[in-house]
Amino acid sequence: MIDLLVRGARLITADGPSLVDIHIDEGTFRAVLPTSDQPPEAATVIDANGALISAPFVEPHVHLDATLTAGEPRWNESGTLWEGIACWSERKPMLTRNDVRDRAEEVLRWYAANGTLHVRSHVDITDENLVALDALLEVRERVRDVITLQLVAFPQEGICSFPRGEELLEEAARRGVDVIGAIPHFEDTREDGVRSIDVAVDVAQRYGLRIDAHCDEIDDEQSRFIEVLATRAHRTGMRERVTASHTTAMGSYNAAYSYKLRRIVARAGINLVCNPLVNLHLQGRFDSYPKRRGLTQVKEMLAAGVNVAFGHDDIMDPWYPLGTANPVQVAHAGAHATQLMAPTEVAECFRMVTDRAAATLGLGDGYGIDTGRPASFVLLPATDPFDVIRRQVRPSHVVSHGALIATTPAAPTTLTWPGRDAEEVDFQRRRDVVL
Ligand code: 17E
Ligand code: FE2
Repeated sequence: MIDLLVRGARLITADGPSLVDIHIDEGTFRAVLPTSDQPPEAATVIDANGALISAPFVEPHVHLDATLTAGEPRWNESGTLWEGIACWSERKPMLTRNDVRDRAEEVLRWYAANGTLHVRSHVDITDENLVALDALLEVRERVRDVITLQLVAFPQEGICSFPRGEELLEEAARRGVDVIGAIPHFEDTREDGVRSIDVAVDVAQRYGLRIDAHCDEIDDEQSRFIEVLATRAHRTGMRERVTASHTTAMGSYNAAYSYKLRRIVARAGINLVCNPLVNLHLQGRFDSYPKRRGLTQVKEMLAAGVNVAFGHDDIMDPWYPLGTANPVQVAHAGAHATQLMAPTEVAECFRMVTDRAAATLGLGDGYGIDTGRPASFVLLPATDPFDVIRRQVRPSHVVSHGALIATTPAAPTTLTWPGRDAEEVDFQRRRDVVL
């Protein structure tokens, strides 16, 4: 007898969709087989009823230390990155371990309910006491059986421009972060920006860690730290262990430089993370009309063979007052913001919050629906990824390491309409979109 059987799920592979039964035992996928009339005995059976089965959503970029602090001690009225940093700097002295832990765990529960079981969170380490870091290290252990949480040592106020910034970064590495961050566009000078990347690379290499830098999050076409980061990734061989996040200045680069940059980024094998919800709101704030979008060149970078993922960045904090920790919402916004609207492109947006984000985190064999891998997945009452994005479908079932941790029933609306009896509204697609 196995622990868990999922009957009749719709699995989409390179060969197309098929109905499968999934056998799970001891938290691991044991078999993925064409659906059968004689399935094995199982302690628990989930009837998927044709729902789409997918590996869980992956959040490649969020700031859990700041989450749920919007309006504390004041609201970001201008909507700029800079006022957000100032508000956060005023909130930081009030941080306590319990405060950070409770807010971060609350939002992780939202993520889990939405089917997100892998999260990379930045944590500000420009704080003499490293209060938020210690709180999130504790959270990482507490949630370990349900969500894998990667922590990035994020020097919000600079490595070179903040007092003892370098030492604090190293101390964070010593305390056990997974990833080293940077913020070169925030450093006082271009030289400091370049040096901050070198410091980050040095610490990452000495501690055997990955890198995820906030890079060029500014509408300044002269902010070009991505070329430095990518070149370091290439020359050190760190390659896909390096990620450049935000990269919003790319929205302002001229065509000639963009062409050159695509080559450098693709050659380096680094990942990019675009945060469409937040950077649509933060960027362009110093423009009159025409007003720039300020986003990563997602379509062009994908075409160049670069791995790009979509992140949420913020949930109710000084930089962004909205958010429900739902990657499908992020993918939906990302499709619009980066003009990825052809049917295959919308499906690509789904990949940018699932397997492309998983690649960014380096999850490897720890992710995906295949025998021998951890039995973590979602069931989505939808026909395919396009359908998930269009209707912003939430998972009916979320399973982590073989344990059912969340269920969401359908919530139909009954409509009375001229000439028709009261009936449930059906938002199902009217026309097949061939994917
Ligand atoms: N800090 C930063 O530098 N940029 C951001 N987008 C957020 C925090 C959310
Ligand atoms: Fe960020």
